[in-house]
Amino acid sequence: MPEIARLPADTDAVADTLLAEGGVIVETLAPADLLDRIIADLRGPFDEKGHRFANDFNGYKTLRLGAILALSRAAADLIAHPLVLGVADRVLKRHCVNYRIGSSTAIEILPGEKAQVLHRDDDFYPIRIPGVEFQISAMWALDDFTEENGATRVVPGSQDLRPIDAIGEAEITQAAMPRGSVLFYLGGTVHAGGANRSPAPRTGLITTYSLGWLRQEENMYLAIPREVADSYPDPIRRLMGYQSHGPALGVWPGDPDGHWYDS
Ligand SMILES: O=C(O)CCC(=O)C(=O)O
Ligand SMILES: [Fe+2]
Repeated sequence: MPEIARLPADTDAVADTLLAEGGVIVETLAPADLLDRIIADLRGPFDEKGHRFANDFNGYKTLRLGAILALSRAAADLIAHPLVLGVADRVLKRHCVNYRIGSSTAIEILPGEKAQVLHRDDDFYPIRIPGVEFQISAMWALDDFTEENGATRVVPGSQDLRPIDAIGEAEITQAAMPRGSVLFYLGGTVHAGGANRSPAPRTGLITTYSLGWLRQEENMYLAIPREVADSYPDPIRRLMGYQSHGPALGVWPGDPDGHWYDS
């Protein structure tokens, strides 16, 4: 079975291996109390509206929530984790001036859920540009991820854009990892949620980071109420998309993008 590289929290090594192999795990990076606070924030929304995303792709025994920054301030510490942003800087800023959150989704796979269909997260963009990664994803394990409870299935190397229907079981591995670990994968890496054959749910938080000149998958400007967006510090608001792309427009005194002219 292929393996996903497991590395220490070294930005350059993670970014280089992510580009070369399509996926990287960094184990137990987030503290347990932070995970507890995020889960506490999400419990009510999961129970109230997590079922609304149910469909053939997301599954019918899976609860989901989007626009996580509207639901959990604590989640900002994972979404804007320095290692994640360091890796995104290295992988994405080769192709853009700034990047932003494409989507942020909490996923609770309930017992009895079957495996999700294999896919590439960036396939909703209808074009590809050879050599340009459109996005990366960071999946945080809010629970221990195990083969039994639905750890994300990953096909290392599949960022080579091989046809998904030609992928055999022998090419698929699972991102089993302790709670607080993070799985990085490229937009072009084939993966899927696993089947949950355990008696307990499996909860994860996936954020995608997409090139600043692409349309974000989620509409952050509507999904996150303006007063909530404004209450976050500038780096988080910029990640939501409250920034222009490049120095040509939108620069006025005090504009957070003004730093472009300072450098
Ligand atoms: O839940 C997972 O492990 C992965 C889910 C996923 O890949 C997706 O919904 O795009
Ligand atoms: Fe996915």
